[in-house]
Amino acid sequence: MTSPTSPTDSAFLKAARGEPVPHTPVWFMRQAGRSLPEYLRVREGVGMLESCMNPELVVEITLQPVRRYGVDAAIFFSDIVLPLKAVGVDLDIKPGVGPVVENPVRTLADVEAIPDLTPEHVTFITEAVQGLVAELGGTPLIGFAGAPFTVASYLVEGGPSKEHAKTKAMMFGAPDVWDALMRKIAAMSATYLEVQVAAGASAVQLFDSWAGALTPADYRDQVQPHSARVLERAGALGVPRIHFGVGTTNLLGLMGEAGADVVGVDWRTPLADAIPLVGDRGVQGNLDPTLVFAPTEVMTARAAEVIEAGRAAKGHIFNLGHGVIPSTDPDQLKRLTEFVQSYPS
Ligand code: 1CP
Repeated sequence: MTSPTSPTDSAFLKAARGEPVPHTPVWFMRQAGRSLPEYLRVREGVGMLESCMNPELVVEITLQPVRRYGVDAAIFFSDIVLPLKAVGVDLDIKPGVGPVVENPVRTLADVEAIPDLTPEHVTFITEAVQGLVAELGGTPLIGFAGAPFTVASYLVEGGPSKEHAKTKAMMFGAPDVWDALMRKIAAMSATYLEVQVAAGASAVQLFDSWAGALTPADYRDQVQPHSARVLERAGALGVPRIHFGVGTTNLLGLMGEAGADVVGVDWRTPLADAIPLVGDRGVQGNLDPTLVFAPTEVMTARAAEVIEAGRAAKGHIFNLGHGVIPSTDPDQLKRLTEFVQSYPS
């Protein structure tokens, strides 16, 4: 495969803009970190947050999957809670657990105590993105941020949660606190995206991983307007915006209307069903992440079905339906990448 000389001409950005592509572009959520032996080596003895704040390490970890797989886009190595850490929220990312917040947010005073993010809080991000863009050449870099609901869940629960019960209790029972919290996070996520694009990121993805916990009406009334503000500010930067969540079959239309150019679809919804729901937008997805554990020919046959279904969309970016599972065999992801890139477009 020949690499494009500028991200603008890449298959990834063409698909995101709904233009004809030389091949279906492919990248993987959670491609950076977790499953690669070279990642585990450079992370030895270095905490997750510490790695995210070290531009040299960020550049190296972001490049690792690009080198190994030849994917069509890089995803910035960071985390959705980094902006919170940068403004001084007392949190850690614990191995095998995820983000843990020392003093969960419960009251209006708690929300008001969180400073607004400014570019000066995250100069290490600017430095890392600039370094990356210089190294990546024609491969586009995807910047990202957490959507207000998903970030709120970590702040209110104090850590990972299945039910998001305290978060939704605040949403149902304390609308003023909820509104203030969502506005605070929306502004923070938008600034975080602006910093990444100003430093050279070619596209952005807004992760609302846990939005699938909401009914369509609650999503529309209590969450969508806040995500829409983030996407609107990102839209002003002129880069494509991808909006992704898990278990969002009932929300795909609303997530598109929030202001996305491309809607990420998890593996539970066939693309053929998702495409009419997202309207005149591209789709990203959506091979079941466990299929990489199946025999290669089973995996590639299912990947072919995903690509065929994607033809009906305005544009299609191939991905897994959620992140790479840490025990994934990197050789199998390499075979999947080559299969997608060599499949007739
Ligand atoms: O020590 C380690 O290696 C920690 C593992 C790890 C990594 C590599 C975490 C902890 N975050 C990350 C990086 C990360 N997080 C990236 C980098 C690039 C890539 O995807 O390759 C990105 C985009 C994220 C985004 C993120 N963090 C999301 C949204 C995407 C998704 O996966 O749904 C979420 C929900 C988080 C929170 C988080 N951070 C880490 C974990 C284990 C979790 C999830 C915890 C939970 O179950 O709630």
